[in-house]
Amino acid sequence: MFISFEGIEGSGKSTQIKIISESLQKKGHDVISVREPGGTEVGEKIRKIFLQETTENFDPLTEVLLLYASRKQLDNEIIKPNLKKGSIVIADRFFHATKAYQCYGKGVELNLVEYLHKTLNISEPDLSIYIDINPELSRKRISNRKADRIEQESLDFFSRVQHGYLQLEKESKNFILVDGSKSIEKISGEIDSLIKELLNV
Ligand code: Z5A
Repeated sequence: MFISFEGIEGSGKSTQIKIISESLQKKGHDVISVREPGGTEVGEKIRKIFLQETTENFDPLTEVLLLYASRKQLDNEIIKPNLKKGSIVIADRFFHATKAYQCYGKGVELNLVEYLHKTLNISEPDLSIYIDINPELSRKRISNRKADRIEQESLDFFSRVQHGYLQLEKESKNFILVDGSKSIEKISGEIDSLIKELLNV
């Protein structure tokens, strides 16, 4: 079973992944959580390049290629082998993030991302949980930390990303929205029910 979590910064993905992973482990499931970009030795090096500030104009297509280099490595090294052994793999972001940030946010063609994903034969999540918050709430939640290269983008950019996620929710199967402005406990209850339904327990 492969589950991904999506949402803009501060939507609560890491918080919810921790809660659901612990709860699934208590029920006896083997759970592996990964983050993107990153999650492997090579991927974590790519993550540094991706998030570090630079004086150059970082081309959005370069971003996509870096993200796919990291994603391919993660799929080969961690996702596919663990799914094969029957573990539950939980990803903090996956390909919907590339569509939302690089396509809706920065103008890259959606077809290119779909082509890369298919041609590289990368796994697809059985369920993607999109935690929806607006960019203003996002800013408030992450105001106490130093912003990385992507977090320095404008509120306008994050509105396009949020709009992108909302479009993806309308068009994609197995892509479920939860309202991220609710309390942590309420959201984790909803996620627990979604996953129970998926696991059929
Ligand atoms: N990126 C991309 O552009 N394209 C791609 O394809 C991929 C990624 C895969 C990765 O950053 C960056 O890469 C990301 C997109 C880009 N960039 N930006 N900007 P990351 O992994 O470092 O950051 P993140 O994924 O956005 O994580 P995050 O900012 O830490 O957000 P989060 O995990 O969703 O939130 P959290 O850590 O669980 O919660 C944040 C705070 O809010 C914390 O204090 C919580 O206690 C609080 N919180 C959480 N939930 C609630 C609720 N419900 N109520 C109140 N407070 C809450």
